[in-house]
Amino acid sequence: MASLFINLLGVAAIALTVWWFWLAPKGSKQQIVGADEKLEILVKDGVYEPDRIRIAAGEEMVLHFRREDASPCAEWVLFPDLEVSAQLGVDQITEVTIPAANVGEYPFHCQMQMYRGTLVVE
Ligand SMILES: [Cu+2]
Repeated sequence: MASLFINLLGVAAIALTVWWFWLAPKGSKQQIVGADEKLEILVKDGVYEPDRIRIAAGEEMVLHFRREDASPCAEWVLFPDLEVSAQLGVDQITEVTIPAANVGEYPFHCQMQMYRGTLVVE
């Protein structure tokens, strides 16, 4: 009976570990932005940070891309569904205007699709 209890504890510990590393919500990756707030996206080391950006539907928004990756891979950012693209200067902040959009998820990426992010309009 005692050994069964210890086994259950072991299973619970494993489940907790799995939850912690793979399933727990990672809070800091999301930001919701209203029209007056400035949102800066860091372009560095192959990732957009944050890579999931939440904005309000029906409002034009300006995103600020700060590119710290000098490789050509990071040069362009494209929002294909919104027909928006911008060339980003190295070590500069580039303003990218997002037109008022309907509710939905709009992926964005670099020209080679290695950098990837999602614009969530809600
Ligand atoms: Cu790229």
